[in-house]
Amino acid sequence: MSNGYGLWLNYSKISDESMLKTYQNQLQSVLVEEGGETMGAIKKELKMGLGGLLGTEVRFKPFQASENQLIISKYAGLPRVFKEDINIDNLRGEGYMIKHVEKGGRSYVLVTGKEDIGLLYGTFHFLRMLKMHQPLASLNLEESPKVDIRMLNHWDNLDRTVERGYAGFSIWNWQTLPDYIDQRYIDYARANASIGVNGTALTNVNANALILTPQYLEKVKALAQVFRPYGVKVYLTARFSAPMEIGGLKTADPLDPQVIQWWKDKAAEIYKSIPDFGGFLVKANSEGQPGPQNYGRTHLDGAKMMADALAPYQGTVIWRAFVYSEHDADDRAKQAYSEFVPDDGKYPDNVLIQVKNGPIDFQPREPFHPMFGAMPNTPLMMEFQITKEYLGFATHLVYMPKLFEEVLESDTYQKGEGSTVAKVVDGTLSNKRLTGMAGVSNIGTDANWTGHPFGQADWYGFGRLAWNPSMSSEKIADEWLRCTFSNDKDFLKPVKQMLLESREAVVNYMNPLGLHHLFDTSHHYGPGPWVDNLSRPEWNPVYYHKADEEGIGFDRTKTGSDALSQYAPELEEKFGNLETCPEEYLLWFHHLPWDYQLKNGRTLWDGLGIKYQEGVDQVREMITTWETMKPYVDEYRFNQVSMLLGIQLKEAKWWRDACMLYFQTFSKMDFPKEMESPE
Ligand code: GCW
Repeated sequence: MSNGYGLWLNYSKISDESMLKTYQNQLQSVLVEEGGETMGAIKKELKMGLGGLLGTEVRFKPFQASENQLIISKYAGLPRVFKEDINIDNLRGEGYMIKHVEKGGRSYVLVTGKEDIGLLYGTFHFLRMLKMHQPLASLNLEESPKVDIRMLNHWDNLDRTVERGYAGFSIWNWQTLPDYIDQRYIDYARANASIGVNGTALTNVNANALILTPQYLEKVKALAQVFRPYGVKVYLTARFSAPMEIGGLKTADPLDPQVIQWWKDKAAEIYKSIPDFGGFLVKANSEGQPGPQNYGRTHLDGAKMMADALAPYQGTVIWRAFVYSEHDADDRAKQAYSEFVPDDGKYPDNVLIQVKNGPIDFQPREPFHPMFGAMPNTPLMMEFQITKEYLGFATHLVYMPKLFEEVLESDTYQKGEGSTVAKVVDGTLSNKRLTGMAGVSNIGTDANWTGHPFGQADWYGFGRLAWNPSMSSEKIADEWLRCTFSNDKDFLKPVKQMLLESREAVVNYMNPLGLHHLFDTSHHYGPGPWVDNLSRPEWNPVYYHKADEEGIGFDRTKTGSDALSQYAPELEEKFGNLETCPEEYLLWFHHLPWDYQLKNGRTLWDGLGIKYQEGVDQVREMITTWETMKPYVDEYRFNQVSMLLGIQLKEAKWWRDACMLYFQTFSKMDFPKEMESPE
């Protein structure tokens, strides 16, 4: 039985006999440079990984002139005979090179780089290649991360509940830490290192100040020690009012000298026990969280104060831009931009502004956030949500890298055509000094970590895209499927197809044609387009779809909220003009009559019904595909996925029926003939 705990790192023996023989012959022994704990982690991984894949005990040896060898060493420590074959000048610190070299009739695979962590990343890459049955003979590759900070954000509370977590409880067991080190912490670090994730914010952005008390910091230190060999730095969420809650001060005003000193002392205390502490992640003045505006100060004032406290230790402040307030509620989509963009260029060097991928909130589809590209002099960090708050939790199969890719490929036009979000994030568009990408984790105590067995692909894909934001979601799917399930092409082709289409399916059956936030109150699981009684207008779905007898959609052009003017002129023009606005964003930017004619000649009303139906049909196809995959998947996971797809189908119909029946009370039109009758 495989319960999926091993993730994409399960190292069972390679079943293809000839492949196995070839590898065994090419990898007769292994040289790992002597060194510190990261080198130790490499050895451990090889024992387990290479040993498992080849079905033999790994023989660690010094350089052998008469054996085919795998050699893992920084450039400086390579056996002299190889130095002329290698040039690592172009590698970044965390980068690596994997190269096959023939010497004296023997074959060597060299994994080399500048730093130990690069070697660890290279080792994981190498093991992945074996798992994917790649030939070693002509290997010659170089890899460096394109983004500096590649981190997970855990929305984990200290009581082990997880905000928007659907895979059990928090994996951080605060009660038994620091003395008890759960094997999961180590496997978590391994999994992250295998995809290049190098940071983790352990706690919820809706923060509890207690995490900054000595009692908890001791536990954080223990986790940092486990993660250190794997290159994963720990960050904490800093509650803005902590100086009052745990520091006994009367205020948290960022300009108050005592408050300033309190944060400086806190930073000193943290760095004393965790010298490589990453820094603070802050949600301030958003959804009721305290922040500098409570004292008439700005985000900039708050961020500066924390940045000053962390600067002596090279720590970073990650300040979130997810803000909206009830006082300026004509269009929530506009607010972050108006609060942050005017201060472009004023933030200290160790501050990153973390921006959600879209201007509302992790919807199944949103246009990219207009802040990307609009703050050329401030490092902006991408925030994706790996956990599927608005995409069916861990119940629906939705391959998230497809969504991430769509956002990263979007063109901001801020420096002319080709100014993609990916280039904003990796810093190439404006020569950013510091870059980052964060993913809100979907990890919990479930046996398989992520609840839905396919949720692992979202964690995996996030890491791969943070390493290289230009990577294709298709390549990621290919890697993940091969490493997790099978290299058989009769499995790979249809299941890859299923993954790649799953994102469009959820858009179709939940929020087609640019509709958004039709979710039922607070849990955000099923449909609730009719909800209109919440205390803040922008929490009600009716605020977003604005359906009435005349039509449906949110006018964000000049005749409406004018949110479109926050985009580059080229996009304002493109999205603002009905001729050129892509239909997938139609009702995001426009309010249109029910009988508005779509590009295919059908009415908007018919078009909606057809899309909802298409979503349901796509889930049916997923089920048909999966049913034929039994030979390639263990029974346990096969059954899990089958049952979950069954629920997904039921709920796709629920969405279709609920939304169409509700909207029909305004349109008063018959359902299109393509649509099945509501159940
Ligand atoms: O997506 C919304 C969620 C909140 C979350 C908030 C945020 C952590 O519904 O649960 O709070 O965004 O990102 O801060």
